[in-house]
Amino acid sequence: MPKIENKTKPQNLLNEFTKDGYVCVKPLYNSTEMAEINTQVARFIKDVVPTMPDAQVYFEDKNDRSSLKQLQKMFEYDEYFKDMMMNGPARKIAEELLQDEVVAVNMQYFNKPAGIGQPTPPHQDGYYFHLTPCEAVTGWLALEEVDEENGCIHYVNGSHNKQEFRKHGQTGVLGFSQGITDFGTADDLANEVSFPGQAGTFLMHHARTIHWAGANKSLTRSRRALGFIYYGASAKLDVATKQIYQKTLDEQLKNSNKI
Ligand SMILES: O=C(O)CCC(=O)C(=O)O
Repeated sequence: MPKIENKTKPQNLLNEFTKDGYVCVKPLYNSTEMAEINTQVARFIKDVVPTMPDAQVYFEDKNDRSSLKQLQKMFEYDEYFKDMMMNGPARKIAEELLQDEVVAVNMQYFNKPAGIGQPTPPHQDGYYFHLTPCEAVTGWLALEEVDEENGCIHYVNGSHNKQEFRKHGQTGVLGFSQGITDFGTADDLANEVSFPGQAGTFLMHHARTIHWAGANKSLTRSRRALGFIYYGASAKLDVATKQIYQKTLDEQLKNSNKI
């Protein structure tokens, strides 16, 4: 059984991040603010998603538009989300945790639709960031209540401390194509922490922190969240490797008829 994280306020964000590889702020946005954010997400899905390229809009079932699963780069398409990404509290926390200026890289929507939402395989984001040094963070904001039933986030506490990435391989899961192939060691299981919480619960993890989420087992509830990826400004991106990685991935997804 994973330990459940239920602290409401971290004592010191940077100390906790350095020690654990993640922070949890409960809540980052209050219920009035979350209602507005959810209204804006619904507007974005209705008005903006139809204008986005296929490679940035993933569905659990491509033929069922109600099965929207993931969006990429939301902040590049919309002023509201651009402001949230560039000037909101997630960016300030990223700067504090990385002790650096940050570069805003991606803002994602993650949904696990009721009944069909797939698990998020255990992975380390830095494996596909291609950064040296690997100094980057991912923020994650629950748009609704999350728990074990609909697929809340799990971390392996302290996993950011090992400099080497774990071995990753193809998962076949759209949106999370790479997963750790030997996940489930005694160390993984002993240090597992899960993060159920209300809408507004915010997590931020280091790019080496191992994380995953279960499938959505509920037949009635979705599991919606926003992701915020920031690179440390001093980390160097291997642009050529990253472009080859992205191109190969997009081609694989097109060829397997997933996007
Ligand atoms: O929402 C999820 O299930 C996973 C999100 C994730 O892996 C990430 O933000 O890096």
